[in-house]
Amino acid sequence: MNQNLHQVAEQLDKAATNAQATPQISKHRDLTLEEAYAIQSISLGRRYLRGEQMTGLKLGFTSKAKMEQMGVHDMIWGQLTDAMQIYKEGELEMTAQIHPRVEPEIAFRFGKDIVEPISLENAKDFVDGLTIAIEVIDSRYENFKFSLADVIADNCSSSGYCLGNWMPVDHQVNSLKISLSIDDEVQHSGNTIAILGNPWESVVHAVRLALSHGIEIKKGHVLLAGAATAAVFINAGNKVSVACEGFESIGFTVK
Ligand code: OOG
Ligand code: MG
Repeated sequence: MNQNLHQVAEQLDKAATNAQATPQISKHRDLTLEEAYAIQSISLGRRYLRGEQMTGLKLGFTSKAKMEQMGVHDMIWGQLTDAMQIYKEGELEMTAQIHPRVEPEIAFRFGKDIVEPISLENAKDFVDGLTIAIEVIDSRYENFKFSLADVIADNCSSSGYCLGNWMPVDHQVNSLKISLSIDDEVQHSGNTIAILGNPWESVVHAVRLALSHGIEIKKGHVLLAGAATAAVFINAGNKVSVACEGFESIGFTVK
């Protein structure tokens, strides 16, 4: 059984590094959520062995728009690494992706190592910055189709992230209009309240989930709170941008 999980982790890791889609795991074998997180952990372990550094966590399916688009119903979490960061006004290499999509997010930065659960009331004591972000998701599965367990095993489709300028923790982040544009045309617009009713809730949930899975959140780690709107496919040549009230807009080009 153990070897099996390692084989699946290798299959997903190779699909990512070769930018080649792979069949859904759950079509060929039963996969519990616990096994899916074990596969994610083994697969990320392969990246860390190659020298990548963990830079934080992401939550998925924290908004109805995302759950409806992908046909799943539960919050999930995955890991971010330094190799996934796209700099503002930078470029995303299309040949390293399979069928990437982008989505508008809010990001938080932890200001302390986290050792115990936190609450909505004291969350600001553990965070030292917040900003807007663009996440690139690139499911390693054929046709971007998956079950909840499949997507967890695939590190929640995470492929890249681009962050805005860090703002102080008392900067308003809830109930703000946010929009995603391709080539300066708005594709989706929504409101940050769509993220769990308040994006700060994502900090509380991420800490709870990380602690219960033995993941260490360190000072400086970033959290992507989950998309506020549905995601959009991108192609080479596209200019991707996200705008949100009260924040400087961010963007990058797909090469
Ligand atoms: C899974 C990742 C979901 C979000 O922000 O909800 C996610 C996917 O849609 O492929 O990142
Ligand atoms: Mg996301």
